[in-house]
Amino acid sequence: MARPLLFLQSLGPAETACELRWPPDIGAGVEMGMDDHTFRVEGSGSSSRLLFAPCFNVASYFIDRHVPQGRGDKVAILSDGGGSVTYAQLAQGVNRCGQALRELGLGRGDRVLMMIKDAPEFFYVFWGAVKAGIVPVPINTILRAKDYKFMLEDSGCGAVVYSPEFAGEVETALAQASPAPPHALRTEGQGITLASLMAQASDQLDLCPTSPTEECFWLYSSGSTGTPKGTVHCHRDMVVTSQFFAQGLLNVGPEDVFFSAAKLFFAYGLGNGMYFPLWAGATAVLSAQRPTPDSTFGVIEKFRPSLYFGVPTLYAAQLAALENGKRDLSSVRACVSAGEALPADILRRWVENTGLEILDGIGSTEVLHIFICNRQGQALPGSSGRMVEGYQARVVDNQGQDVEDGSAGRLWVRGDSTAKYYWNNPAKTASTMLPEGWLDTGDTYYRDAEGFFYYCGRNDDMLKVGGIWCSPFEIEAKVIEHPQVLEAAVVGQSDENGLVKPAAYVVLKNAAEACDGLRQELLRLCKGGLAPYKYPRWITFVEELPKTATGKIQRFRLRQQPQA
Ligand code: 3UK
Repeated sequence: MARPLLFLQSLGPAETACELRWPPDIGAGVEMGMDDHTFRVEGSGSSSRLLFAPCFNVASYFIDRHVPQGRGDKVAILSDGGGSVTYAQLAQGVNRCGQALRELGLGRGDRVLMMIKDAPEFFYVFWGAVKAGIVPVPINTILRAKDYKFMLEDSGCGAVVYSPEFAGEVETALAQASPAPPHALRTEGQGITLASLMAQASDQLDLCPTSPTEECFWLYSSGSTGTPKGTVHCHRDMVVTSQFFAQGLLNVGPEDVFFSAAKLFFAYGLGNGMYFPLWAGATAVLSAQRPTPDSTFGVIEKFRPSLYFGVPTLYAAQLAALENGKRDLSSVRACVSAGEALPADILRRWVENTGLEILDGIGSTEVLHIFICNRQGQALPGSSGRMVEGYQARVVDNQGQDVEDGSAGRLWVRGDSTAKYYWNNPAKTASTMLPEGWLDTGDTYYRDAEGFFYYCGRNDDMLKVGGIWCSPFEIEAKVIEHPQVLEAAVVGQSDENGLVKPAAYVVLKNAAEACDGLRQELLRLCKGGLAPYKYPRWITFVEELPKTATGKIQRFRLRQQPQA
């Protein structure tokens, strides 16, 4: 029998006036009378939603349920460093780690920063904290000391746990941070480490009685400009993305083996490589190596995953490698791409070379995972696909009015996994997290009559050329069609009249082939295949493109380059 719904208005100790609007009333509901730590799906299609018990700690579903369900001996994690972890061992490691953090003095709502490589201890710290009501903050492991110093100070964390591999930058930051966090621990090595504390800690841990909209974990968003923003997610959010994207769209099951080239510290990798497999009672393959074509193909051949998650730059590099020699991808049933738009040509060539589609989907740190995506058997080159169940989107003009299908506008999205607020940043919270639950993605998109969405660029990357909007991405996609091109980035630069025109920066598969003849060929390709005003007025061959740590092209850096 349906019970009356109550929506959580404001729960959790950290909520302040600016956060009270969030979560909005369309947020995932709470149903009184449900057993603690349970949830259920109600409705179907775009109106389906999840209802949660008022007392809900997400570690119950993702960690604690597996042993009672008879999955104790099943392998949860396979590491390329060797070794495997069963579901029973995982639950024990989580308990010991949560206890160790509690014994350090951390309590409900306190943050623990994690600079941890893709390995089982990432799971222990993340879930040990969540289960204890402590808030884990996975951090990009290839940042520099000055970035870490900012995050240490901004988060006001109670502890930092890091892999010895990253000690150089992390310890430099710790020495400079003011105030320094009370505790800093290496995961392993000499002296007191996470491993030594875990060895002494109890393997029993109570589940902290959190609520579904209480702070669960943060991720620092990897903006290509400005300082990173602590994006606060709550306990229900991983359930929502797992239900609607992993289950609903990828149809994940216990027999799946997941491998994500995108690392766990990235919202994309966190789902792909950690909580989707735990959702399905499946197996996660972890690699601590830098993702190169060779290392990723090596992992795929050795561990035979059924699901592979990459990013466009890596797919492009993998294709270049595949064109020089076959690799075995026979275990893979689906490939997913996100992080930036997948050029149509990469998808076509991947299908040609492997017989597999790549499902391109757009996600964000704020939404937590993918909310618009292509479906298996229907991947449309050049499109991000259609709405994922459980999410809604609008394409609007600068006044917030819906634009017609086929016209570009700002993409707004709504769904129950969106972040509650940005830590310490009410202005950015207010400009991104809008009334009625809408979230401004910062992207320009258009939607066609069939409901497919097409990426046009970040709002601030769009160019006006001769007064007409021009998507840098469309020009890049054209340049990439040339067989000698590996990657390209297009930005607006001023011509001799001070008018903005597209400039292309091109990375060749073989840098030695750069010459004027090739420049002319690329120009012909663009003039032939694009609206006349869109061809790049300058083509510069470069060794590599400036990128963020998560692989997004930093167009603002290219814009700063003087044009000859
Ligand atoms: C861009 C895309 C076109 C877009 C992410 C999957 O990338 C993720 O999160 P971030 O916060 O960046 C979000 C922004 O990246 N973007 C992502 N995917 C696509 N643009 N096509 C795509 N397929 O600008 C978006 O606003 O780093 C991706 C899952 C979780 C994620 N956090």
